[in-house]
Amino acid sequence: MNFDYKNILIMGYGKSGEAVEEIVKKLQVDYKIYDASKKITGGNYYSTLSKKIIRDFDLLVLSPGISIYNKYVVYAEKIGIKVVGELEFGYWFTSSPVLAITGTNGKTTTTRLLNEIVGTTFSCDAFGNIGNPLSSGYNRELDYMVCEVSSFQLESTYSFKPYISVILNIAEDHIDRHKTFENYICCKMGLLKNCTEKSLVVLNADDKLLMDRGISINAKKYYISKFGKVKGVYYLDGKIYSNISGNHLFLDMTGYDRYLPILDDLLASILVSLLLKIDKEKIVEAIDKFELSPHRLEKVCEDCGVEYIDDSKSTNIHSTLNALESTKGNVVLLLGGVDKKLNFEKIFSAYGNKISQVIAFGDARKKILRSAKKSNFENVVSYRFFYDAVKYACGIAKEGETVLLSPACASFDEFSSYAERGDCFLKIIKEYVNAKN
Ligand code: UMA
Repeated sequence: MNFDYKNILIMGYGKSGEAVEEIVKKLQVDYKIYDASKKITGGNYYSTLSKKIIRDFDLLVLSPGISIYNKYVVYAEKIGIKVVGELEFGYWFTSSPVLAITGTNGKTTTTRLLNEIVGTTFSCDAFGNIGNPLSSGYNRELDYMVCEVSSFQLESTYSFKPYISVILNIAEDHIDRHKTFENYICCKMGLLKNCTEKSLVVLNADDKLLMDRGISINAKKYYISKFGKVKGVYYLDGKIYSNISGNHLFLDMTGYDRYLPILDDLLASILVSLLLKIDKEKIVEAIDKFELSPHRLEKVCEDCGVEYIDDSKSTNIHSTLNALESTKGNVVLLLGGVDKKLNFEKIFSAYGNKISQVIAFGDARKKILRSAKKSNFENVVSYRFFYDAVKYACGIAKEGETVLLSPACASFDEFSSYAERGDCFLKIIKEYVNAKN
C-alpha cells in the first residue's frame, strides 16, 4: 500500500501497540509510543500527553483500549491528524482475505470453531479480539485470517473490508465506553460499511434489531436461524439444515447436546465453512473434535445434587439471559463486578421465577440491589467481595438447584480477567466441597 505518514504515535503499549510497533519499525519511519500506565524508559515513550506533543505527529494508531473520546484523540482529529485503530492499521498491511466475526456474544467461540474448521482445508489462523492483533499477521501468507472483531476495534476502523462478515447478535454492552446503545450499534454495524454487492454477509435472522439494521445492506446476504428455514443454515426439530444451493439435511444433533447453548455460533461457523466450499465431512470432523471455550457455560462441579456452572465469560446482560435460558431447574445466580452501564432489570423480569436467589457482588452490587427492588424481586443479598458471595451461594444452594456464575459485568474490580474470576470460582467451590466431605 501507499504509506506516506512520517511521524507516528502508537497509543497504548499492550499486545496491539507492540504489534503495531513491529510494522512501524519495518517501515523505517519515525514513531513514538504513549502509554499511561507502563513504565517504559527511553526517549521514545510518553506516559503523559499534551496538545503540543500531539501536533508533532501525522498519524495516531490507537489500541482498542483507547477510546475515540480520549481528549488527545479528539484534539488530533480536530486539527486534521489521521487517527486509526490497530485493526485498521493492521489491515493496511495484510494481504490475506479476512473472515470477520462480531456480535455482542459468541464471537470468540465462533472464531475458534471457524478457525478449526477452515484449518482442515486451508491455511489460516485466528486474530483480533481473541488475543492476537491483526497487525501481528502482517507478514504471514495465509489462505484466510479468521478475525474476532470488537466494538472497540470497529470504533476506529475505516477501510476494513472482510471477505466474509458475520454479525451474530447485537444487545446492550459497553455503554460505559460508547456512551449510548445507538453508538454501540453503529460500531457493530460498521463491520459492513465497505460492503459491495459482491461481499458475503452472514446475519442472525432471529435477532430483530440486527435484521432491521441489516436490511439496507447491499451484499450477498445469508442467514442463520434457530427457529426455521432461512437462506443459509438453520436448526429445526433437532436437526441442522443447509439451504445455500438447495435445502439439505446437514447434521442430526443427537449426541451434540453440548452445542445447544451455543447453537448460533455453530450455525454461523457451518454457514461460513459451506460458503468457503469446505467438505461436509471435514466440517463435521472439526465439530466433533472441538472443545468448547472454558468459562462459557462450563459445568465445573456437581456435589450433593447441586450443579456449579462457570459462565464467567458472560460480561453483559444478553449473555446472562442466554445462560439462564439454558440452565435447568432453579438457579442461585452470582451477579456482579464492574457495571458497563447496563440494565439489570431485564434479568429479573425475564427470569425472576427461575432464580431462587441472586447474590450481588463487587462494584455493581448496589445497582443490582436497586434493580431487584424496582422489579419487586426480593431474594437478593449482596457482598462486597467475590469470595464471600461464592461461599454464601455454596451454603444456600439446595439439591436440584444450579449455582450459576454468569455475572453480566466486567471482572476488573477484583480480577485481571474473566478467566481469573472463573478460576477463582472453581477454587472456592472446591474448598467448600472438600471442607464439607
Ligand atoms: N492505555 C492507556 N490509556 C488508556 C487506555 C489504555 O495508556 O486510556 C494503555 C494501558 O496502560 C495498556 C495498554 O494501553 O498498557 C493496553 O491497551 P489495550 O487495552 O488495547 O490492550 P491490548 O493488550 O492491546 O489488547 C487489545 C484488546 N483489549 C481491549 O479491547 C481492552 C484485547 O481484547 C485484544 O485481545 C487484543 O487487543 C488483541 O486484539 C480484550 C478485551 O477485553 C480481551 N476486549 C473487550 C471485550 O472482549 O469485551 C472488547
